[in-house]
Amino acid sequence: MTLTMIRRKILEAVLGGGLVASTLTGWADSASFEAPGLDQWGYHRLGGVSAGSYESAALFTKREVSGSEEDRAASYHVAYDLSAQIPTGLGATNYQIQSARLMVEVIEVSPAKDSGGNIIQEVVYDPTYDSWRTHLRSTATNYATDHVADLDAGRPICLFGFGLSNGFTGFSFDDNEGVGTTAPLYNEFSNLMVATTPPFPRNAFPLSFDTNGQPIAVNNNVYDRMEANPWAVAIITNKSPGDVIAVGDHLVFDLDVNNPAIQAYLQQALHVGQLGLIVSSLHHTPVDGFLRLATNETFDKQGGRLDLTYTAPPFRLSLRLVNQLPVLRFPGSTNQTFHIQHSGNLINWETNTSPALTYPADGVVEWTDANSTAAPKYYRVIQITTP
Ligand SMILES: [Ca+2]
Ligand SMILES: [Ca+2]
Repeated sequence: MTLTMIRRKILEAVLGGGLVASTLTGWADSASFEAPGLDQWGYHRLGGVSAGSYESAALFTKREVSGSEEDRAASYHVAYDLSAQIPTGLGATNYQIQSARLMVEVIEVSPAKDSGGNIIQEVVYDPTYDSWRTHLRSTATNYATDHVADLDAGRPICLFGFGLSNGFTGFSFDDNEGVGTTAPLYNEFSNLMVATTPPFPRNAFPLSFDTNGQPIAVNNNVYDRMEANPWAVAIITNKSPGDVIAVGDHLVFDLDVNNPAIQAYLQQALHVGQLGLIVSSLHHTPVDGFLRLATNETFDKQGGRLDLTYTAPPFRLSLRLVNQLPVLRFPGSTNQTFHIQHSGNLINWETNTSPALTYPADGVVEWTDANSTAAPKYYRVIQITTP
């Protein structure tokens, strides 16, 4: 193997008259993804056909009381391959996410118009969540008892997790249309739902958590009469609440990383190396107008940008004796490459080629020195990464 780059983590432990293990604290790091590896306009009327190649992603609801449409009929789906920048597989709870920000660009704004084409409602900026009760139409069952007025102008744009069901368990970032669209890996040409008729059984759905931290599907949260509990509500930094949204505005979503359930979702994402998110709003087009967002397929644009800051587990090398043989232990996973080296003088280092590393637990790597002698011996572990 060619060692093209030796990463920052070189650790040493010393075995002599006693056992000494060196310790480093966890490291803080950041990662930025300019565009998603998977981006899909999730519109249930499309099913999934061509959904990954749409040149914009409109956000709206069209549901009428009949149930002929879903509440979150049209959303923007993104997923990121984190593994190129973040060491994965170290055990979900060993990561701590300090911040997670998604940023998407508005490329079209469509005000609500009357039949004569006159604007009756501009699309205005609402940076706070609106209860499901504000979305009830006057013909809804129990409208009079359940409805409350929307007291702030406009409708918020919300961010959720990327829920998967029907055998889908992860993402594929292959963006060739028609390739690899079936379970278990969801890609941008996978079908959003099993059928395009009510009740629209979903393969992918906006995921949230209830107040007990239990996962809930919120694609029909008005119909289901429950709050959606978004993970973030879009902020537009150059706008004040009630301002008209313009083409070129950026929607900034800062995920609520202090919510334990959202933190756990992000931890699991770093562990498996994939993060999926869904942008959704309940803009009822004839009343509120609606927006279109940039996707990777938009000319001269790209889909959502993701910025993460996190701490990965402390790279701690420990040493213990098992059956009189030194056993080294450190955090890592099967998809990482490590070289175990030893030295008698801390100057000349030799790489051990056997035995193989073992993985006794999630995120834990061990190596046993089968050739130990009475002479003092120093060890170090080098993580090998290729640029
Ligand atoms: Ca609001
Ligand atoms: Ca509002």
